[in-house]
Amino acid sequence: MRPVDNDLELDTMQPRQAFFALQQEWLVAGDFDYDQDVDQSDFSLFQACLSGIGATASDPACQEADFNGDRDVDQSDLELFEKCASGPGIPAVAGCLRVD
Ligand SMILES: [Ca+2]
Ligand SMILES: [Ca+2]
Repeated sequence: MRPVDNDLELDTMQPRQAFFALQQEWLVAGDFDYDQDVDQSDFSLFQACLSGIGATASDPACQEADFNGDRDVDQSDLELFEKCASGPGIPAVAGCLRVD
């Protein structure tokens, strides 16, 4: 997790930033049905949350689909979902959202 220097005397990290930083490092993203894989079933749930650029996901359950933390579920999140897709019955990789 890399806090961003915000040029204030006391550097702070907002809870939402911290959540997404932790998600990128440690969590399995995209496993919406919690069966350890990221497959077509998860995509169906993700697709239901797609809101488009700048649109806010109205369902609180869709906040998990906002992989990049910009408060919408759009093409950028879809690209991250595809990055984490593992296939049916294949365990997803923790930290698959990490940008190296
Ligand atoms: Ca799954
Ligand atoms: Ca997003």
